Amino acid sequence: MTDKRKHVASPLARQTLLDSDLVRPIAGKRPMRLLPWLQVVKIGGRSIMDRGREAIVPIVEELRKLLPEHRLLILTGAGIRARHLYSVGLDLGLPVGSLAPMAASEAGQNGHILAAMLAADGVSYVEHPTVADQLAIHLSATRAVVGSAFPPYHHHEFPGSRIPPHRGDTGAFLLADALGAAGLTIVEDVDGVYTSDPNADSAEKPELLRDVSYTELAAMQGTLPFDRAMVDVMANARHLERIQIINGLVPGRLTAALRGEHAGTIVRTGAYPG
Ligand code: GWN
Ligand code: ATP
Repeated sequence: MTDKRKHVASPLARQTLLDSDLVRPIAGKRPMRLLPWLQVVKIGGRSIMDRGREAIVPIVEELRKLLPEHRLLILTGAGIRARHLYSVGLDLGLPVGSLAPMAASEAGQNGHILAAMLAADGVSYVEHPTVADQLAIHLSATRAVVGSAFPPYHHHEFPGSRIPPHRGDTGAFLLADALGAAGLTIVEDVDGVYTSDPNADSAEKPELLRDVSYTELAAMQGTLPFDRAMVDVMANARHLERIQIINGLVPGRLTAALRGEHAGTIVRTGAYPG
């Protein structure tokens, strides 16, 4: 007889985790949705927050009006201060793992600004550890919280590039998918994803892509209005089948997107319906 005190019955106890055929029967199940009612909104650092009052006040007004309708995790990007930091840090030779938390702290500062603007409505900035472990209790107490969009990789940032590849958009996507959120809306200063940068000087007029898949974006050579790493992560999405990129400088677009309307560019991920 096996002594149960010493031998815990577990299908993965005796096999390598490196063989996906052996692991699949146990790990192949779809993960549960932790917060299926949550709407995640990423507010651009450069595109919205850096513009100051002119862009922040209208988006705050729109968010305030949305509070009775949705429960929100509002995440802010890093913006121009992080770009300046990259240029100084790179010139000095700082490694990517040092730059990542410095840039992340700028995303946090933008979050603190936004949360202060919504404080009277019961909205506070919550720290990364709170987002990780206590989002449910905070969103039971209030309709929305604000956090930093950056993932807290710090010195664990991937060393492939000199600029941290996982920035605010990737962080927001990872979080929304991991939580099984109802949606992710990325708020920018352009109407969506174009065939090329609409703000660049080019001979050909860029076309707005209303509905596009992550595979089409991966094949596009030029720039995108979000981190390229987000496109890579989309391939393995578990819950979020689509996200929407909208123009936050146009009043009403965020409201429409959160109501499920087509208000910008819909990007389809690799997650299968279910
Ligand atoms: O500082 O604005 O959280 O929520 O990636 O780490 O660099 O930290 O290194 O809970 O843990 O600057 O201090 O800072 O933005 O990230 O936070 O005010 O350990 O609430 O202390 O994972 O906020 O900060 O920058 O998000 O993105 O103290 Mo900030 Mo950010 Mo606050 Mo957070 Mo990082 Mo914490 Mo963290 Mo650090
Ligand atoms: P962060 O939050 O990291 O500070 P952000 O998300 O606010 O940044 P940007 O990273 O500047 O903003 O992305 C938005 C910009 O991307 C647009 O203003 C646009 O000029 C540019 N862009 C580049 N390529 C494209 C494209 N293919 N389609 C649309 N916009 C593009």
